Amino acid sequence: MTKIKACLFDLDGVIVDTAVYHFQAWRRLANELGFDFTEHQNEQLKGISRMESLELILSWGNVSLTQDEKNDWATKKNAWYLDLVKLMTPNEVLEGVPEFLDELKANNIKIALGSASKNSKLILERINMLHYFDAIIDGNNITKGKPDPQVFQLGAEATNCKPEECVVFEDALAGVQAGKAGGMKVIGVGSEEILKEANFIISSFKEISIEKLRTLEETP
Ligand code: B16
Ligand code: MG
Repeated sequence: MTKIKACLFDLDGVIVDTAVYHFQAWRRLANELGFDFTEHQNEQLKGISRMESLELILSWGNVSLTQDEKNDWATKKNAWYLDLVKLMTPNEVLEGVPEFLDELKANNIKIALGSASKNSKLILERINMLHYFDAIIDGNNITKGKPDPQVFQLGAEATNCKPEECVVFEDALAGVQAGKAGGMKVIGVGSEEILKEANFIISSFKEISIEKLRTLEETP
């Protein structure tokens, strides 16, 4: 039996739904370049980096740009996105998250962030959640994106825990795969269909408790 000592949380789709703001800002970029894309296509952008997202969107619009132009558009998109982030409030934290993090703290379980975003600290500040985190690993610290396990491996190291002592919470398939590849237990947050590789799936944090988390200690 391995005791769980740390929980590693993805940000977008797990702590807060910033995907809606990414969608608005990316859509503005597409529209300025003369095309549009759907909310369904936006699903593919969840969990992947800013530049990977841009490449995918440009391919949908059949637009080719030089590297400098890509960098300029990515900078513009981020500025539009940050204008929306600055308006975020603590009311946007997803249901049940603060209560569960309080429970983890009360049980001396470490809390770390494992996000692809380069804006994670600002977002956590806006929603008043920064104080919960013992470590923040995000797009500023990593060289390889999910499904590579690097972001979660760094989270485990930062909390002084072995991978098997960590549980990852993820809403994207690439993130579930990253946690699994890192040798961690993974709880999927969202749909059964997309996240079936996870150890188990919750549809919201109202469905998780310290007792349920502890059941993972018995799983090989
Ligand atoms: P930024 P996560 C990811 O966050 C988002 O899901 C993804 O859509 C975004 O492209 C990525 O962060 C990078 O974000 O442009 O803010 O650096 O799910 O890994 O918390
Ligand atoms: Mg996510």
